[in-house]
Formats: sequence, structure tokens, C-alpha cells
Amino acid sequence: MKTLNIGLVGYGFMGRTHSNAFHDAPLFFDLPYRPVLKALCARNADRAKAFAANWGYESVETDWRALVERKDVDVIDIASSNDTHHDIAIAAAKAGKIVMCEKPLGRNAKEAEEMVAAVESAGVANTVWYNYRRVPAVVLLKQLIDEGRLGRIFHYRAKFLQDWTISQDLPQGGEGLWRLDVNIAGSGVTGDLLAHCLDTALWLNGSITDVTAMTETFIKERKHNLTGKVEPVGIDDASAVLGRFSNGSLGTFEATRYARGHKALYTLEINGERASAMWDLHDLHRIQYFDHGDEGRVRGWRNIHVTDGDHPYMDRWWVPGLQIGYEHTFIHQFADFLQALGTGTTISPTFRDALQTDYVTDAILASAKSGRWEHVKTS
Ligand code: SOE
Repeated sequence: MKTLNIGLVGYGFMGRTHSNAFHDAPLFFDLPYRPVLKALCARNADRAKAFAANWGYESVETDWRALVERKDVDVIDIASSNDTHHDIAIAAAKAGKIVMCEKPLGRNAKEAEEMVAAVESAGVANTVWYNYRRVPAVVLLKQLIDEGRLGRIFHYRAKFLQDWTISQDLPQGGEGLWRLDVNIAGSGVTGDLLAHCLDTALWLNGSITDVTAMTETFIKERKHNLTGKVEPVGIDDASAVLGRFSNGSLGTFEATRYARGHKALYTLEINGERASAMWDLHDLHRIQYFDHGDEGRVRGWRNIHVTDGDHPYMDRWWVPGLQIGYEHTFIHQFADFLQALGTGTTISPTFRDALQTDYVTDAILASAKSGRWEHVKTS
């Protein structure tokens, strides 16, 4: 079996989810490559060494440019803050590396377009870690929709609710809090949380053509961790969106970090002529499914526990009825990516697929500013 040498950039939350996937995917899936954790790259050398030792990376780099130049690295995996995605991905593509990138692809669509151009002109395999596409229950939902079981779609609604930035005293910027610094993150909840809702929506229900949105920044100033000064907050704290899909259905989307009590409540619902379905990240192995074609006397919402051997991915895990969790979505994505690589293809979402999400988030932010409906660009 051929080896595939991985160079990971970033050792935060996402660096851990990806490293876990690199470890576990070959244990549970038949893969054409054996991933080797070649190098971990992060600016803080001591912490990088500790992370590398814990996860089994063979070496450490403190400058991503040195990592990209290494001849013994095949894949550059970008799990660092959003402001780094563009330059690392483009340099990696130019160096002929396979590129995997955390979401959102760019801080805006312009950055994302340049990243797409780089990987496509270099002809290198690429993917973006929109991991919720690989929840078995969400994949089952995709199968049901593609089989036409829901019929004509009327509504798609999704929300992603958190509550961790409500405190006025929370600073912005720096490690762990860069998501609050607009220069680093690009936007607030629109690019961070709503982007997940949009990526799944585009995958399940097709393209979004037009949007109208409102956003709000509830806390206007926060101390910046790097400058020590109180500075204006440039991110959107909350985002509410109406959208039109090209299949004629209506979309409603919401994301916020100000929904007290909610930590990561991503829910989605789709209503069709024949059936409806709902999914909830807090109960991620289930879908609620209502089929109007059922005999009337027993018609009702079914609660499908997506843990059986014939459910997506589940033949690879334990025994029917035993569920899996969040970290498995990354394992699935990495396994799918390697299997595709083995046959010379790639998986969705590619950089180009993820660019479409950036087009929608750009249109949302533009609409929130203009107060008008905005047309969504397509690539
Ligand atoms: C933010 O808190 C965050 O970690 C996002 O950045 C992730 O993409 C999301 O999956 C969970 O929430």
C-alpha cells in the first residue's frame, strides 16, 4: 500500500478533529493509502512539539512556507485560522500538493475564487471540511431526497445556534478567539455557522439564487487580546436570511451566538409535497421522517435511528443500534477522500463547491448592508 504523507497546519480544535481522522480512518475503512503524520506546523514551537508528540507527528515546522516546500509531504491540510487559508492553499497547490482546507474556504468569495483557480490550474486533488455532510443521518436524508421520496420541495429551513459570546467581557482576537476578529475570520456567524447550514442546503436542495438578510452586532466593542485596546467589533453576531432556491423552494436560515442555552444546535428541516424530514445535531444519529403516502390510520412522524448496517457508513462501525458521533464525520470525509484519490477522482465538497457557499455568504452580508435582495453569483 502506498503511503500518503500529511502536513497539518494548526493545532486547535480542528487540528485535533483532523488528526483523529488521520489516525482512525485506516483502522475502520479499506483505504488505498496509508496516511503518515509527517509534520505538524504551528507558530508556537513548544506547543507544536507537545501536539506532535501527543498525536504522533514525526516532525514540527513553525513556518508554513517551510512545510509547503518539503519534498516528503504529499498533502497540506489547513486547520489554522481563516486568514491563513488563502495563502497556504495557493502556495500548496503551486507546489503540487494535495490540499485539504477547513471551512469556510476563504474569508470572502474573492479569496475563495483565487484558491479555486490555484488548485484547478495545478490539477491537485482538494476538499473542504464541511463535515456535517458526512453524518450518516444527513447522508440518508440526501438519499431519500435524491430518490424523489419527498417530491417537489417547498421549504428548507436551517439554524445554527450558540451562546458563547454573550458576555461583554469576552475579548476578541488571539488564539481561541480569532473568530471574533473580523480581519482574521472574514465575518462572524455568517461565515462560521451559517456556512454549515448553507453548505448542507446546497448539497441537499440545490443552488440558492437570491437572498435577503439582516445581521446584527450586539456587542460593538471588545478588548482585543493582541493589542490590549478596546476596539470596534467588526463581525456579525447574528444573521437571519430568506432565500430562494433554483428548484422554486423557499429557504429560511438563522445563525447566532446569542441564543442563551444553545451550544451547537444545528437543525434542519425540509418539506416536500409527499414527505418531510428533520435533523438535529444534538441527536445526530436520528432523522424524523413523515411520509404522507403511509396509510392514514398509522401515518405520523417516524423517528429513524440511523445505526443499522444498511445505513450510510454504519457497516464500518459497531453493531446495529450502537451510534457514533461528531468526530466520525471527519473520519468519513477523510476515508472518502482517500478512496476517491485511489481512483483518480475527488469528493465533494471540492474547493469549487465550497466557493458557492462563499458566494451565498457574500450575498447575505451585502444584503444586510444594502437592505435589498441580492443575487447570488454562480461559479
Ligand atoms: C464555532 O464555535 C464552531 O466551532 C465552528 O467553527 C465549527 O465549524 C462548528 O462545527 C462548531 O462551532
